[in-house]
Amino acid sequence: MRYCIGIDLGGTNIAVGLVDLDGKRILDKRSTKTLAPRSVDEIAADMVRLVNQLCEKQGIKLYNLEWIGVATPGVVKDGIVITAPNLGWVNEPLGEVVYSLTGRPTFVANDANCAAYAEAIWGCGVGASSLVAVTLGTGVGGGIVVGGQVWEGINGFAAEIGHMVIDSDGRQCGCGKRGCLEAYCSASALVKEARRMMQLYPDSQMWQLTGGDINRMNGYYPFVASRAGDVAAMQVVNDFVNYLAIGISNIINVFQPEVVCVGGGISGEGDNLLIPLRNRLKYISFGTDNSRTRVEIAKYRNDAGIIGAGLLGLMKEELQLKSVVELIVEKFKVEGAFVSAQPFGNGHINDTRLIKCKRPDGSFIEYVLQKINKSVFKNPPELMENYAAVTSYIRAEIEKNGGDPEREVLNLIKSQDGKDYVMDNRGEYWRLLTYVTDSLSYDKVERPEQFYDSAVAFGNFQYMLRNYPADTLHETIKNFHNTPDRFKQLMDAVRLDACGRLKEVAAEVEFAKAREAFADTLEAAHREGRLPLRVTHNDTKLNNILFDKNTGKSLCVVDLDTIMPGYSVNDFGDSIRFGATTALEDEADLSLVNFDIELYEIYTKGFIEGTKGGLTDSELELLPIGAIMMTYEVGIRFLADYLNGDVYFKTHRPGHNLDRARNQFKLVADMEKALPEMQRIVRKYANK
Ligand code: GN1
Ligand code: MG
Repeated sequence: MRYCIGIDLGGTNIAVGLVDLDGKRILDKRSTKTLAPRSVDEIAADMVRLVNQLCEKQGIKLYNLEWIGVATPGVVKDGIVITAPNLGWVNEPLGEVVYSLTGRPTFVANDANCAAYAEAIWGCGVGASSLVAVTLGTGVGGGIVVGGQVWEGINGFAAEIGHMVIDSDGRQCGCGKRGCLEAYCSASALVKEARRMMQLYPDSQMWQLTGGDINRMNGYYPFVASRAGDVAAMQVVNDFVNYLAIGISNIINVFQPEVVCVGGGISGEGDNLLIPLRNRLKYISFGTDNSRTRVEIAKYRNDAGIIGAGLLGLMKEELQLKSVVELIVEKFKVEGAFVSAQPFGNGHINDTRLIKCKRPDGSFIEYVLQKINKSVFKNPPELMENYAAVTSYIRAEIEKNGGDPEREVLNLIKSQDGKDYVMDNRGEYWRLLTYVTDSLSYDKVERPEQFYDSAVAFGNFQYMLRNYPADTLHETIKNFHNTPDRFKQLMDAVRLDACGRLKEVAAEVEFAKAREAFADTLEAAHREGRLPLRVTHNDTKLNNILFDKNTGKSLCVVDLDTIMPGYSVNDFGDSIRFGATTALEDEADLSLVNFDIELYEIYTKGFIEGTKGGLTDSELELLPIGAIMMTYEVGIRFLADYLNGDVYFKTHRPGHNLDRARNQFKLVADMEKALPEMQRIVRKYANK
């Protein structure tokens, strides 16, 4: 479990929260009065007192906190509060003081930026590449988050959205200028405008709401009266929305962010504000209908500061990660100097990046860097031993057959100390591979020949390894394709129901259970001597083959982590489940997901050719069962992972694993119906 502290330092209160980084929530919080103006030492001492109380109550040691984040009003740079009028501070080293009292890494940032960051990372901007937050409170604040980083600007006070001028001769703003957005769209401006209208309209319902006392006007009553049809209030609200739309359309036109998030007290109006705002924006901001910025209401109101401050450490981690990657790359014998790293490929397990280096002569060279997923592969050194041995074996085979060993097999780059991998100081394992130039991979079959090629390649891969000494291979994942064992794991997940998701998946669980006996088919065949163990790839998805960009031909089999003794029919089957279908593996609309018997036939032909007569009669006979088995097995794996809280496969949206499971089960049902035809096709190409 990872915990950190988020502190929201305000002009009135200091709120301290213990944040559960894995559970994505505030576990507990406490607050005390700020009593400004006070010295930074006094305020920091109060903060730390609350931190200690929280830790004690939750049984967490101070030194187990990942970090402490503080959101403060004012301008901040490198942990120093440069100026904060609300606190009466100038150049106060808040970060250092908190650090010296706690010994935990401490980060400090502006409160509006923290709130924006909270929304971008855990709030209404989850998954978005960019977000601009507009906070409608006493003033109008803002924050800009791009690519997971807050944009603070050269002085540290970017995103002063409230002081964007929307009318040069307009209302006087507190900052001294005229026509700032804040003079129109802050809660104070709204109240002021409502009072002005009350005086013009003695019959307005706003008088009743305030009990006849104009001083009791707040940011809420104009909306209430406007909904009841009060003309004066409707005008106040309309003007408010119009001005807000002008401000936001300026933001959209400048940034085209993925999300604009509207927060602060007034955002409590929810749809009453959002719907008219969106309507208005349609007319005044650029963008085509399918690429519009999403305008949303903030998820966090009172907790935004605590959460955003708590998440500051993630932002630093991300920054550090970049330098970690660079440091790692330098530990390998690369040509040239590190230039950049980008996420790469669509694998569900390891963390893969494309690395670009620059040679002294100015030319570039690319590599593929992978961080091995340690919770999936328990023993990375053993895995890498397999990897190195198998790739050099294949390399020799390719050379023998006159192929191109630079492009037809993955090549490991040695570390500076001559190893096949590098372990970093956090105990993570990394490997670096040459990048196969002019290559690409596919998540879906685009042309039938492509699928045929991949079949020959995977068949041939098995053929090349036919004499490989299987007993020298480590088992990188125990019982990897042992379907009855996978079934048991699903039943464990069902019993545990760790996330309370079982109720949503009753039908899928029934589907899996109905095939419990079937799950043992291949294991039984093996026990009876009808299905031999061979050295197999075990993860033969189409996207685990590289194709030549220029010729379109298959080049190289990748993703070699699961090369282990296994069944030939599973390698066949895994390709079928992924490729012989009309949709992607995670298509959620099942009406688009159909088993494609023509693609099945094409693959069957290619695979049988690729294995060059190496399959026994009973293996050939079991090929179609392999297809159903692999589809069923990965379906139950996705389902179990959904129940377990998405801890194994990478997911990119809520319910992703469930979509995948349903998709695979739909294919199982299709294949079960097509089984006689699938068998006939195998016989046709096996000449039996
Ligand atoms: C995983 O790493 P990747 O995305 O190629 C998984 C396979 C599954 C597949 C489902 C080590 O493969 O077993 O079939 O996702 N690999 C591992 O798409 O679990
Ligand atoms: Mg892969």
